[in-house]
Amino acid sequence: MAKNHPYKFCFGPWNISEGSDPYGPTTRPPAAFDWKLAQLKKQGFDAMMFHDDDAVPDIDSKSDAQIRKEAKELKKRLDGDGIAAEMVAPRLWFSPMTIDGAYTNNDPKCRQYAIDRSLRSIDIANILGTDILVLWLAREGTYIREAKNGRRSMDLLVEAFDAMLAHDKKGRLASEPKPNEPMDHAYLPTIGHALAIAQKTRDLRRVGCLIESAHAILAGLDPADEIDFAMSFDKLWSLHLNDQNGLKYDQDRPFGCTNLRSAFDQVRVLERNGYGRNGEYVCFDVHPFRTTKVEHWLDHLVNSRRTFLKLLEKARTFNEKTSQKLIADRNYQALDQMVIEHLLGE
Ligand code: GLO
Ligand code: MG
Repeated sequence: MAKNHPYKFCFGPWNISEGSDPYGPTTRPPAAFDWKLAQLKKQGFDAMMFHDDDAVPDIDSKSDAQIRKEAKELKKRLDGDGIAAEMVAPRLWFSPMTIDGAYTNNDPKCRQYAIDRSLRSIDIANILGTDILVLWLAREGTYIREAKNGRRSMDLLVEAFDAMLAHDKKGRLASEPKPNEPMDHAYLPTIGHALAIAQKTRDLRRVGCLIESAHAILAGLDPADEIDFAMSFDKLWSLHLNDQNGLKYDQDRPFGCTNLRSAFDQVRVLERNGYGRNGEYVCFDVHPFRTTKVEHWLDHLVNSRRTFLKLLEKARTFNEKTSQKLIADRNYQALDQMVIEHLLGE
C-alpha cells in the first residue's frame, strides 16, 4: 500500500448560510464574504468553491471586461491569503431566464442565456486558476412529464456540454447529479447518468463528476458505492460530503451526523482509491441547522472536517487481515460486528 497522503479541505460561501427555509425567514444576519474567507484558513481549510456570482456578484449586469477585472482582483486576494479556488459553478437556477430550466429550457433565448453564462463561468475559472467547472443541473428536469421531451433534453444537454468543451480546450466539466429538488425528476439523477452522457460529448476525457453524499442517498443509492463506481472510471474530480436522514428534502447535514457507518464506508473507499492524490479536494456541502446561533456558525464545517479525520484514522487502523479472513470464511456476521466495535473504539 502506498504511503498515506494528506487530504485538502474546502467549502463554499453558501455553506455559511443564514437559516431561511420555505416556511420562515433567516435566523442569522448575513456574514460578509471577506469574513468567510478569513475563517476558511483559520479553521484548517485550504480552498473555496465558487458559484460564478460568488466570485463576481451581480454577474448578469456586468460586461465581460468588468467580470474579468473583478475575477482578477479576487484571484489576487486568494493568492495573498494562500487560498485556492477549487471550482467555479454557474448558478443557473436564480435568474428569470432559468425558470423553466437552463440548457433544456423550451425557449431558445433562455438556453442561449444559460450557455453564455456558463462560458463566462469558464473564463472566471481560468482566471481563478481552476480547471473545474461544476454543473449542478438544478432545473434540468420536469415538474410534469409532458412539459418536455426527455430524448430532446439529452441532446440539448450534450449541445451545451459541447459548447463548454469547445470554449476552453483544457477545462474539465464535473456534473453533480441529484435525483430531485428543485425538480420533481432531474435528467441526470445519478453518477451512472452523469458518466453515460459524457460518452456523447465531443471530448469524453474532460467530462466527469462530483458526488454529493446526500444526493446519492436521495437516489436510494449508497454513497460509498457511487464513489467506487466513479473512481473505477477515474472520473471523481470533486466531492460534496454531507449527510441525509432518509428520502425527504435535501438536508445537507454535517458529515457523519446521521449514519456514521456510511460515513466510515465513504472515507474508507476514498482512502482505498487514493482520492486526493491528483490534487482533488474534500469539500463539505453542509449547512448549519436553522437553530444555530451566530457564535456557533462554523461548527458544522469544523465538525465535518473533524469527523472526516477521525474516520480516516478508523479506516487506516481497520484490521484488514482479520476482515479478509472473515470474508474468506463468509462470516459476514462477525465482520459486521467487527466494523461496529471498531467504530465504537473497542
Ligand atoms: C444542491 C447542491 C448545491 C451545489 C452547489 C454547487 O443541492 O448540492 O449546493 O453543490 O450549488 O454548484
Ligand atoms: Mg452539492
